[in-house]
Amino acid sequence: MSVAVYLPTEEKTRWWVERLAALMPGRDVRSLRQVAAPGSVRYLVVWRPRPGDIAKFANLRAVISIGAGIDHVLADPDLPPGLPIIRTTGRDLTQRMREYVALHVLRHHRDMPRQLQAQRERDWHAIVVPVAPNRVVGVMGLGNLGAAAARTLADLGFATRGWSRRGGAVPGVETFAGAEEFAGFLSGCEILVNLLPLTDATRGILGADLFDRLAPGACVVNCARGAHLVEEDLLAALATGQVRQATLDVFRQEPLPSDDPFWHHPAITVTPHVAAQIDPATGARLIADNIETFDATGTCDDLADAARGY
Ligand code: NDP
Ligand code: OXD
Repeated sequence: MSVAVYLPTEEKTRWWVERLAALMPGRDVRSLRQVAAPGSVRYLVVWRPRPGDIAKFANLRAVISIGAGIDHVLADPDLPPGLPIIRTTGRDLTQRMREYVALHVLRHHRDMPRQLQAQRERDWHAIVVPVAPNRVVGVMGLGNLGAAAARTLADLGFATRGWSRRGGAVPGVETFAGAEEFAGFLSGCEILVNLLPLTDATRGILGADLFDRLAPGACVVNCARGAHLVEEDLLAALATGQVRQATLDVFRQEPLPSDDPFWHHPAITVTPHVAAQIDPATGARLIADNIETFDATGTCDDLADAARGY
């Protein structure tokens, strides 16, 4: 059984090949670019594979996403139907996302951009904000990452809401389910965090209609996927003040092109898709364990539902 690895750069690919080979002695682990016998490859470990790459391997048992999202695998039009897709999750990823969400929600809550502007102007200007229990924050997506982020915000004292397809209980969080409860979830929401997977149902969800339903002057944190956001609608909502500030970690095109207006927009904070990167050492361990478990049993906890899209 052999394992092939593909990341967009050969340097990163080599790094993962070395780590996985060390953790799976007896398995032939190599870069997809160096596979001589495609028929021997049973597992493909990928981040943003090129269209057509996966279909070259006729005897694959599963594709492993180096990440929680599987949209980059499903984007391949030649993906063989029914091929199992395993995602990579884990405590480190959740911990990092909790940190990122807490940081940016608190920043918007305390209006740090305006406070920093006051400092630049040597203006002793005290910005008075409501206490957290009087601040409504909403988290879209209550999976591994969204539920943990929502719990963290609730622990900080925010009036926290969460929205997902099926709803369900998250301690300290008021939950909303499905399309019928979406308007109620958004109404009065002052800081909105997006942690949905990218699917046909969620593409473009951060658009004009959603922005209009938030509290006036709301802030938006998108740490899921760039294609959730309708970029022109965000710029328009920032221009009217309906949205006051946005933090964007993900973009339609990554890296964000150097001439993109987001880079220098005064109300937008750009981070380079770093909200929750897989920790390299523990990530390789998780992937190796998932491959061994799947190989032995035909399933594993991180098996995604490819038909559903996440
Ligand atoms: P999960 O698959 O664990 O959870 C997805 C959640 O979204 C579930 O609560 C699901 O609801 C909900 N959902 C899916 N579709 C809909 C819909 N149409 N309407 C309402 N709710 C919906 O995902 P994770 O929490 O692990 O990750 C979420 C996303 O975060 C990833 O897909 C990835 O894109 C992004 N990500 C970004 C990172 C970064 O660094 N910026 C790092 C890691 C991930 P239900 O369970 O009821 O179906
Ligand atoms: C992921 C990501 O999906 O890093 O894990 O975006």
